[in-house]
Amino acid sequence: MGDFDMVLKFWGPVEADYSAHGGMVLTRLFTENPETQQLFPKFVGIAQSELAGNAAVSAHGATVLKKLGELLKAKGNHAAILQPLANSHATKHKIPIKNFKLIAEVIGKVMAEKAGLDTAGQQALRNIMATIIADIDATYKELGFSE
Ligand code: CUP
Repeated sequence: MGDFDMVLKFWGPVEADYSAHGGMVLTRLFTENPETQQLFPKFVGIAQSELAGNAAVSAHGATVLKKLGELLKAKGNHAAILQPLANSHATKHKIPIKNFKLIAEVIGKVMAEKAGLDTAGQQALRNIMATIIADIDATYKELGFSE
């Protein structure tokens, strides 16, 4: 089985509740890497204790996981999906590439705990995210946004 199917096998629980899982992903990202919370103006000032119950945090978490779902289902044929995303994250949101690595790690942990993503699935997700991040980075470099 290819990497995409090894992760998609565990996507059901995530897809069944994007907001809950997305909220967990961002809450954990912001708790473990507090500097990442400062990247998004709308999240600055939310206390750590309020993250888990915050509707805006869950809503953006749902957006992130929906986007990842689209990317997984595209099975590598993702240029048309990734290009606008890389563009907006470089020029509008100004999200340094390092943060994609951090969120990728957190998604792996949350999927292991909440969706049963097994060891092989975790490795498959790492491989996929490495490719996605390399593609985003290539666009970042074209745009001259390398930090
Ligand atoms: O869209 C969006 O919002 C993005 C999504 C994704 C993820 C991963 C990969 C690819 C894509 N985002 Cu938001 C991102 C990010 C965040 O939120 C945070 C941090 C980092 C990154």
